[in-house]
Amino acid sequence: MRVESLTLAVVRLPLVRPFETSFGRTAAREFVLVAVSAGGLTGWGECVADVDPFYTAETTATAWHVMSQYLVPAMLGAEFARAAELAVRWQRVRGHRMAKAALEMAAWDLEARLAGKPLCELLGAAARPIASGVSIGIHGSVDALVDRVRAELADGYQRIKIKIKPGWDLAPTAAVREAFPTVALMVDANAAYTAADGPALAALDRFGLMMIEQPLDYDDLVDHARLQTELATPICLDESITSPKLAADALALEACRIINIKPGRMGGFGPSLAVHDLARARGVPLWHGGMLESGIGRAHNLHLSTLPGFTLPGDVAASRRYFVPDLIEPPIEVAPDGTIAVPSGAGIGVDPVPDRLRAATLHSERFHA
Ligand code: OSB
Ligand code: MG
Repeated sequence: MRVESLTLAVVRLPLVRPFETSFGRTAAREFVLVAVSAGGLTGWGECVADVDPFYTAETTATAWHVMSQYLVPAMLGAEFARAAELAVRWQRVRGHRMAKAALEMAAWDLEARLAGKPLCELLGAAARPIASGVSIGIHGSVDALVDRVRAELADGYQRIKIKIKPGWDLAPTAAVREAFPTVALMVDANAAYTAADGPALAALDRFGLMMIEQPLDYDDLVDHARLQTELATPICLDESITSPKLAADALALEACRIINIKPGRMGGFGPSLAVHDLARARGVPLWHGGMLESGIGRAHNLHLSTLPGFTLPGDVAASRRYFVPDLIEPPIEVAPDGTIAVPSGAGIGVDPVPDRLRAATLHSERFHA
């Protein structure tokens, strides 16, 4: 494959509902969309970095900078057989995994399209219905939260995740558990607690949660390991797992019992497959996270979710929870049994609707080999 041209675009899509976490409130996604072309075909990638450096250090602006100045020049015009080889070309660039992921995943889509295969097959799996859960933001009141959970369950979703932070943890979790005694329930703190909060987090043990996601900071593997010894609830790491090496370290330290894979956070599908294989070999359950992606990133996530290590419902939900209309048509939908079909066709199986993409684009730049 030889990438002949490449377009970067900053795309802005308003969310159907604002989404609030321990680190802030988002009313719109503003992200870099990548199109890579070769042999008359185009592969798509979506960068998960946000405008603000609150979930992780990367932002839409840093991703644009690192892609346009370093990553794109190293891939344009170069001959490579597999998208997975790009990581080697980018080795000099430290970090910036979200920027790398968007380009790497676009190249995987292109590689699959050139081979005339669905992306999941190139990743080593076959299409299967994906068990879907939802991530529900911090609400203004416990009653409003319970109403939202009820609506999501009515749509069929198999697992509920609620966002927590100090001051919004015990009451919302107790209320959701009381209203829905048997629902598969988990909480996500997005790194809002400290090592001293063990007792507050242990108070959640009585709700029979599937897991507590990322209670402590992204670089606190040792404190997570200590905290896990104080909790019955399994810890799942999200922000902390930015590479296969960190996944191996986290498991060696027993800092978590479950891993959330987001290819956009880990530098793409290459590192994601490595973490998948490592976790699977050790019997560590995996699930696929989400970053409020448009239908493009969502389709990538569905394809990766077909791998056998993804044994728990993911945060890959229907388009209409996020964007109406989505960038793609038809939108991604959830079936009454809470599963989502992987788009069929070559590559990710979906393309942006040209008029919608044009209307949502704030600026773009085209690069040629
Ligand atoms: O921590 O999983 C997270 C959204 C943005 C940033 C981080 C996270 C999330 C979500 C939403 O939880 C997942 C989704 O519905 O896409
Ligand atoms: Mg999370």
